[in-house]
Amino acid sequence: MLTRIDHIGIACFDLDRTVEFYRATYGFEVHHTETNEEQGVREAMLRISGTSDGGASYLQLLEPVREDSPVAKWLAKNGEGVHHIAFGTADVDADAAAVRDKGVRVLYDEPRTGSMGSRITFLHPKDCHGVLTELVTARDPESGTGGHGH
Ligand code: CMX
Ligand code: CO
Repeated sequence: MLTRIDHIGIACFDLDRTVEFYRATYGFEVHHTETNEEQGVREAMLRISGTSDGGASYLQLLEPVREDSPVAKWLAKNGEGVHHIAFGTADVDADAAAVRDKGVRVLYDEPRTGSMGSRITFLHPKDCHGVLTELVTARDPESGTGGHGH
């Protein structure tokens, strides 16, 4: 069951400057940063709020680390902006299978590693009315944190 908006993914050219915009404009602080080589991104998670399922909602700011990454390709075509949305679930395997059974293309056979040790998969945007959609299970679904920051 999908129980929260886990994060909204925002593609940017310069992660440090974008982090500074969110800090200076809204007061959002960085909860966690990491580089995910498999996904080809350097990212910052800004924790916006706790949610009723014990998890949290974040903004995920994404800067590409290589030219052939999905985010680099998307930025070249569209410029900066909202890249994807992610729904949180306690069981990404079950929810991905249920969505696949409904005819939506799930991009990975098995979930891969996302922010803070979470497990993630993606649904094809062309099957989701133009929205690249991620499903994510936090490393610790009970607390929803997926791990410690920084
Ligand atoms: N949102 C909406 N539509 C998108 C999209 C996005 N983020 N990315 C691509 N599309 C659309 C394109 O506009 C294009 O549509 P048209 O044919 O009408 O022009 C179509 O999908 C194909 O796009 P493409 O540019 O040719 O890109 P690819 O097919 O090579 O890749 C996708 C698209 C979704 C398979 C790829 O981006 C992917 O594998 N994404 C999942 C991984 C990812 O995004 N990782 C970064 C985030 C990591 C994280 O969240 O932790
Ligand atoms: Co994401």
